[in-house]
Amino acid sequence: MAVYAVGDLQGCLEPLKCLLERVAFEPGKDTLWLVGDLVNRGPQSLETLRYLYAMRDSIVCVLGNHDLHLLAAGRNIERLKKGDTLREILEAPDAVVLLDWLRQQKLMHYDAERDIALVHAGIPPQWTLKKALRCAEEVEEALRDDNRFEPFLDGMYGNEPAKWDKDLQGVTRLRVITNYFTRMRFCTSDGKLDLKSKEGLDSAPAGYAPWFKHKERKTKGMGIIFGHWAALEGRCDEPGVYALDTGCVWGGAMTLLNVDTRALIRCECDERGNAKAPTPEASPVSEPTPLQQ
Ligand SMILES: [Mn+2]
Repeated sequence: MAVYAVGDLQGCLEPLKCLLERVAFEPGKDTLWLVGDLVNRGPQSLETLRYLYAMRDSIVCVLGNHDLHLLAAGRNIERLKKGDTLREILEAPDAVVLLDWLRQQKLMHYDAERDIALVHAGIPPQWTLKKALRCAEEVEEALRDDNRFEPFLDGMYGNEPAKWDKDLQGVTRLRVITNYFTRMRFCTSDGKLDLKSKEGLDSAPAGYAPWFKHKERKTKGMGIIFGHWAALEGRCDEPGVYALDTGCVWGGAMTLLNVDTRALIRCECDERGNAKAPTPEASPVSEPTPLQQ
């Protein structure tokens, strides 16, 4: 009954299968947590979604910005942008089933027994665990509500407001919550977002820092698993915080974390997001790191 968490898939199915095989993953017995960005850019977005849907009872998934973009394009194909590889999903005979399933997924998962959360991009420093869960739920409710789904997708895009305010209303309120959970990298200690910088830790604009680095971060002490930030290359020295996006779709690797032992395994990928042939030295299983309190 193992629990694993995997980084952004971006339509890379082969490396996922390779990792699950290496840990002898058993659907029905083991559970796979996904940090989101299941689709787009990689070679097999449609097949990836079908694969996950088939094992949906063994999955916990949070949504990433690419997954939300797919849902939005599902309602209006004009939203597809150059570089998106989502058309194959929208034109598939089972598109409705797959997108309906995706729409039921959460923005944040919290495992109380393990005291660890799963999110796509992060949790802003000024939010407690309780506040974050409540805000995630607001967006999750809008996604599931037939009357609020379309207005939410219409209003979802945009970088403003840059900062949370409890008095925000309607789609503006949902937009900033969505940006925190699915797009954040750098912010100020009180949660003002910079959504333009996408490079590594040292590319922070003046006054900004990676969301997980702020000294007064209210979720310090608990575990947080996130993806979204490939430029970190998995490097995050904040205790209990795990950066799992290692850029499989850009010739990096796909990373799988054993949530209980904290052991990490990598599947190295080529520039097209396919698994490289494994060699005995390549991608060793890391030593489990001590559990963080
Ligand atoms: Mn992302």
